[in-house]
Amino acid sequence: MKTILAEASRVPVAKQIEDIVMSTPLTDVHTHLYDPAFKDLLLWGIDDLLTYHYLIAETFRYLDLPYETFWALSKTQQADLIWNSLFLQHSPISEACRGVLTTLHALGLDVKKRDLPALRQWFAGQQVETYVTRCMELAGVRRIYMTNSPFDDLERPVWEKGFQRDDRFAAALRIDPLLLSWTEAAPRLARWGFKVDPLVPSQETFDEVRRFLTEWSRRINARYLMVSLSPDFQFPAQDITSQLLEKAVLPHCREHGLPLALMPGVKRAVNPRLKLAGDGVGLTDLAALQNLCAGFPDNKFAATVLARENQHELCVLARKFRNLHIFGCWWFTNVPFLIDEMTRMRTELLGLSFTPQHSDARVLDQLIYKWQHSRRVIAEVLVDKYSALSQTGWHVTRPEIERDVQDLFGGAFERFCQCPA
Ligand code: FIX
Ligand code: ZN
Repeated sequence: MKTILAEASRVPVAKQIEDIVMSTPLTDVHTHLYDPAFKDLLLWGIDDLLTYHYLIAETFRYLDLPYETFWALSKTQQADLIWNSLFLQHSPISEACRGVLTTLHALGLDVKKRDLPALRQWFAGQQVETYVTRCMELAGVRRIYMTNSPFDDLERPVWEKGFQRDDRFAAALRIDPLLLSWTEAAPRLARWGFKVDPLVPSQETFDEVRRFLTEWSRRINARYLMVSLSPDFQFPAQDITSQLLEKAVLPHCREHGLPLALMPGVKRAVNPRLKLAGDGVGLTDLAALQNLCAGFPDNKFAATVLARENQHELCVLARKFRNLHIFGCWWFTNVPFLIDEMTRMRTELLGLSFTPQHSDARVLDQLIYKWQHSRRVIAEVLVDKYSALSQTGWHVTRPEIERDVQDLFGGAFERFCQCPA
């Protein structure tokens, strides 16, 4: 009887909720995409879709080819190999493989023909300017946050020269090299005219790092700063990362009202022969994040954590600290099974005060599948949650559902970025 009632109350709202979740325009709060002014740095098209590092990692499960032989191939040859091993020799059921097909299908291409040359021909006919708009429309994405690093030798000169910004692309200042590889970053800062001492950093060094951060935050109009961290990240600690955080990065963020996004849990280069595909995951001691949130209440922190086993503790931390905003199902957690689990847990513990997903797209066209797949899972979770409410006699109106979904899809994040800590 209970089940029948639950089903009956579920039906009327379900369709409405699904429609809203599938169609609400959203802000993608973390990607590796670029404003089209960066030209070749903005990846798109079938060969970039196929050579995504997620698929490279999966291909090597089936190949006995030496790593060096694979890396010596051209991008087209690598794509051929991946297509052959992941799509033709086995069925493409992994999330990343399915994603390629979802994208092609949404673009109106016939995947059942399995015709890679024809797909290449179609993509060769696209113009990037209109194609960006097409992908964003199909994904329902209205704003894309980039990942912008002054330490990237291809990206930096574009910023230095200046260009007409596309206002659909917002900037986030990525500072991994500064915080995690100080001995290499400091001489570069020195070459760029900042008076830093790599060996014995004094107050002057920290002030100069702040000057560097201010210059770049202004140049790119950064909406937040960002760093990924290894699972053994500790704060406070007797190391340069801790000092730089406390004496340069956090004061800079406070001065300019910018959040610092932390992404702990990545073990870089677990298998270096896989290059970008060779990173792994580990459990983080979230005491570091707790110490940051508690010790710096005037700073705002955003966080996404890589290990599944850290997700519950992260939710509890967000309940304790309003200066912490959690976002996304990052990388290895960006699979429907875990998006479902994490989104349920987050809504149950945090209501609507979090951002359930970001795409982490590295290739423009991936926006289509990453968002289509995530929207479906988020819709299912919300149908359950609103249905449970309706069983109590509480009815949500359509404008209320729209408001809630807008918050989940970037509204709450943008407010967090703008509000004082
Ligand atoms: O550090 C990051 O921002 C990660 O998202 C990337 O480095 C990673 O390679 C990736 O693409 C994950 O989705
Ligand atoms: Zn990323």
